[in-house]
Amino acid sequence: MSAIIDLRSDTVTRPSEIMRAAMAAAEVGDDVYGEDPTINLLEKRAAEIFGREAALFVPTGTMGNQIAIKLHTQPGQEVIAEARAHILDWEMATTAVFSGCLIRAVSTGDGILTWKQIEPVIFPKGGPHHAATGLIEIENTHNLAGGRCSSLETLEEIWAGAKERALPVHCDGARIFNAAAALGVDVKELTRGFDTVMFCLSKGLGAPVGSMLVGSAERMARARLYRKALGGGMRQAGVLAAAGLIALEQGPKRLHEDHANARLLAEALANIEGVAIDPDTVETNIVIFRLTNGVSAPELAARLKERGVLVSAFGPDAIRLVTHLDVSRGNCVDAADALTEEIETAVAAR
Ligand code: TLP
Repeated sequence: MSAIIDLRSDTVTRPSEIMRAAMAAAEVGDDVYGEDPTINLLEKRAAEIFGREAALFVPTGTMGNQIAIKLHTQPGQEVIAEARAHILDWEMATTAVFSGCLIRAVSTGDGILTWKQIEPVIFPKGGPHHAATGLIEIENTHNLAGGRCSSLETLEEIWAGAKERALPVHCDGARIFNAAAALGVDVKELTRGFDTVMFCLSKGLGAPVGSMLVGSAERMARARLYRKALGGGMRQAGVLAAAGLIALEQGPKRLHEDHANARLLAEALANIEGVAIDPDTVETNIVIFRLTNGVSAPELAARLKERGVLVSAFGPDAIRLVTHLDVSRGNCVDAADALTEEIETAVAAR
């Protein structure tokens, strides 16, 4: 392991020796013909774990989300999502480009959309003034809200309301296994009312590349065509799926360690003057804190980098830290010490 403590994202994990060995030995075929046995096995396992008919291996979470939006909507419709959703802030306006839809952003304090907030912004089909709602999208865990989880009760209300209004619901479950671990609910149960679910193998689960979309056989057959249209037909990608299978089977088991490490960081940060964070809101592996004494987040990130601690500056005064399998508890203690020293020095210098 390098001396760098990389807390920028859980996307930065490197494949383990076991994954590399499995990748080297993977049986492969041309997946555009449906002939890659390792991808076929990964799709079968993902479908089983989520209790669905079918699954599709996609190169990225972004592609999985955008294929799902295309599956559920018609051009000229709206997609309801939380105001800081990944599909809105980080997916290059692809919902507009590929599906021809607008996102109806709903602001929430804590990132958790409820049916009460969704219902008033649903516009029916055939109305004279408004674009009709085509889809509701829920991000669980919610990245920019600091890894907060939507509870099963909150989701059940949304599923019931959406069903009554005949609206599909998609889950951006990039980190759904983190939500399941934090809530103590099986992923199958936590996602059972969604029409489609995207989840990432390449985040906390530890695969180098890849995400999955799960849903009905009919939808996944159409999704396969959209994946091809977007340039995601990856041919002998069984080498990637081999790592994905290990991530899927083994990755979920250790996520509670990442959550405990995130909590450790949050508790250390809460003791620093000039930092705004409530450790009780840190439910999973993401810690977002604000600098309240005029210390610049990009400058702090640059100083930490010189000490071998990598963090993400989000805007002028916010920093994100993400724990994952390549940062140990000891690394997090060291990172907390570096953060404390650097913030205290910066505050004293003002
Ligand atoms: N998130 C990345 C960045 O894009 C911000 C990160 O470092 O957290 N949904 C959610 C909730 C995500 O957090 C991400 C990636 C995606 C979708 C997209 O996944 P990829 O990066 O595989 O396209």
